[in-house]
Amino acid sequence: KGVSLEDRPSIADEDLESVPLPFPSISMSSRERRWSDTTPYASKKKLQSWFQLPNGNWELGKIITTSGNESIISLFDGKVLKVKEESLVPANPDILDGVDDLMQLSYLNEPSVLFNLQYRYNQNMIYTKAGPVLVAINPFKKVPLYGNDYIEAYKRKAIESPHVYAITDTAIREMIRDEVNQSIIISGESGAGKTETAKIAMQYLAALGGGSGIEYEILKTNPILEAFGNAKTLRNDNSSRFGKLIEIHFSETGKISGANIQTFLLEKSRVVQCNEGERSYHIFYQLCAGAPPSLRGKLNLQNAEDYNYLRQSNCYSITGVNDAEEFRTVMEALDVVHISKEDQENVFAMLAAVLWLGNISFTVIDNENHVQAVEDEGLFHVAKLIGCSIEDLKLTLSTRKMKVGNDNIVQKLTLSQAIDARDALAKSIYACLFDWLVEQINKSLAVGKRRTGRSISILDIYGFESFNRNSFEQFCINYANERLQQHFNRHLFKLEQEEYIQDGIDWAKVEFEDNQDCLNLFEKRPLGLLSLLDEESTFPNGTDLTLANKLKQHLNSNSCFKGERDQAFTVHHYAGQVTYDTTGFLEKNRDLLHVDSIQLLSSCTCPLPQIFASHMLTQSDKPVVGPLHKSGGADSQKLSVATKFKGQLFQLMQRLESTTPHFIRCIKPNNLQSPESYEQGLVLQQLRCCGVLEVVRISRSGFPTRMSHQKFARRYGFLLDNVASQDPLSVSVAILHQFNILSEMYQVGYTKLFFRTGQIGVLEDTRNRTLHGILRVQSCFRGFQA
Ligand code: AD9
Ligand code: MG
Repeated sequence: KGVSLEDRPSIADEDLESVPLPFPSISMSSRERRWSDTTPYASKKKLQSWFQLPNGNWELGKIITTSGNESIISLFDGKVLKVKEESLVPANPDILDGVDDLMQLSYLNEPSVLFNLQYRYNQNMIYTKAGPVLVAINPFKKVPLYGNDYIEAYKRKAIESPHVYAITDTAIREMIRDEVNQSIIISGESGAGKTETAKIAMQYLAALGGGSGIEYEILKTNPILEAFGNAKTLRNDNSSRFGKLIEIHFSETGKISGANIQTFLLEKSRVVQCNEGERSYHIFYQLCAGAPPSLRGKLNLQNAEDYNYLRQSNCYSITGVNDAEEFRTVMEALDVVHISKEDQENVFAMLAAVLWLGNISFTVIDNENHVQAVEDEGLFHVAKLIGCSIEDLKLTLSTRKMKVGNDNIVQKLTLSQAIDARDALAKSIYACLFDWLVEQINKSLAVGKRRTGRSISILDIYGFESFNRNSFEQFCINYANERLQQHFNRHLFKLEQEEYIQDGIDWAKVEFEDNQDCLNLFEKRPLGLLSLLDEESTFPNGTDLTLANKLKQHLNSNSCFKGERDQAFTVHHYAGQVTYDTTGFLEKNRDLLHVDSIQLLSSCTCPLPQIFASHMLTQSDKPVVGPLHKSGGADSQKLSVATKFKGQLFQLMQRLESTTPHFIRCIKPNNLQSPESYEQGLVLQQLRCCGVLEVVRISRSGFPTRMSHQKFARRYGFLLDNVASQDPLSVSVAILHQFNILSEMYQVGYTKLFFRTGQIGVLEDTRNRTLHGILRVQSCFRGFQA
């Protein structure tokens, strides 16, 4: 609100009484109205009110008088303004400043929510509940909220303040109580804090379920996966370029018994190409800066500046990060997850090979522009590192074997074809290395024999991204976020309300922004983005331009789609519009590695390239996507990248559907990765698109606690003074009456009772007290007998 608390006039008691009931009826549905409370407000003189400044920010003012539809308000800097009544939005009384659950706000409107979050954020209270959802605002600095003391306090329930620890604690308890697997689903834009939040949750699980030592290993997977799968982007210095689901298993005694990590679509184009100001994967810079002298010698390592792949983006370091030190952390972590020193050296050799591949250059050898790899140090080192002859490597990078009819012919490559072949090899080696590492880690974390089958999964994927130029990678990342948003909507809006309606209770439906249309745009067959992309990828003459034209031709009538000039198109995502440039789409979707390259790897004398080659071959016996005219064999037999990703996401959603979800929404308060800056507009946009306010509306007008009539009667029936009937429904109603539960606090459904937040607590207290009383009497009696 831009003023200190002392400056603000306090609210008179009479005004407090005019604050509406905590459960206003919900009938607003239109997009415009959903953000403002409809109470005729300006007529209530003296109350505080929000006024929107021309720059879009909200300021708190006080209404002095109102006439007609105009009000005179005074702002806190002393300015007095005449404003239209409808431009004012009611503010909450001061006693509600900084409530830890947005459900407690009497007026639930945009500025009130923004202010409440900001009020807490300014005091390092970065966590706030929005009904069942935890909102986490990235502090971009160390905040004193973590560590053993806090973990202990949350475990003992000595602190109630919203926290990742608290939500993780709930997950553990519900896993044990309900015997159902749990998931913690973390979402938010790039740089909002998902990965940090996931680590904080893992720390809590490790502290509570620790003991066997496996928890230490689980924590050490983070530095490894971040080194190999995170990179500096324009949005985030430590941006995840892969999605991750870690499933942590528990034994019967509640101890961690093992874990399993599943990763999703690593952005492999980054290995060979990245934009100005961004970096490739951290591990490359760490290796160059931190490898000990003996390793440097063996791998012929140079400085990062000497490698073309790292040089192109003109960015080598990250403020506040010491790559050499990070390298030591990674090496230690590799030890912890039982990757042998020998294997570690093989891994580093593959990294060096990738770097040297980028330095291989080509010369033109004939007047048809065919090229040959130059025999310089690049070629020499790659051959040595992967264990093949210089001749074989040279041949693989400069020619392609093809089958035409029954004949095998050898085709020479042009410069751009040769560069593509070289880069494809580098990308494949890196992607295989990443997969291999995850596989080794999983072996090390493998769940012991005495498993209970109970687990808590933590999902941390790459966040929604929108740059000036967006390519295939953003297309996939944003599609994944669309799927995740659907899961969120389904659980918090659809299923919740369907249950009310099915059980026949009195309920006015709350509308929410459904993203089904956008998902259909992606997934519909045969005329959706993914199908059309795959179709074009199989056409011999398909190009990025023909793809763009095809999309425009078939999808222009779709309200989530807009064709753009050149070869671009715009998608209307739940989180905003993103314009994609189709340049490179087909190549990235086909993701071909020539048979020649696979054969080269399989003939290498080093162990990892061989493993990679066999991995690539086993992956390629799936349905066909890829230009058919090219060589036969492995490269025409692969699933497209987009289709494979879609399949992975479907599987992921299925897995999540069988768990009880706990949602965390990370919010980025500014785009500068800087502490102490809270941009209202930016926060608002994120709150809007993920439906935080609607969640709060449903939760506070809804009935989050429910119990079947049978269970309710069983649990509380013994508290009844007189039992007139055995029928569960009658017993339930009798209990409600005896304890004077207000009628607006519950609803009786066909099969269940539905309660507002907190209502069951009163009954539980009475039950516990009564049971305690009975126990005390019993033990007295036993003492007496003895
Ligand atoms: V992306 O989609 O992978 O690009 P994330 O994962 O949402 O993104 P990340 O967790 O990497 O974001 O957070 C970005 C940066 O914010 C971190 O590197 C930290 O510097 C900072 N951050 C995030 N959360 C916290 C926190 N709880 N405390 C301190 C934080 N700093
Ligand atoms: Mg991340």
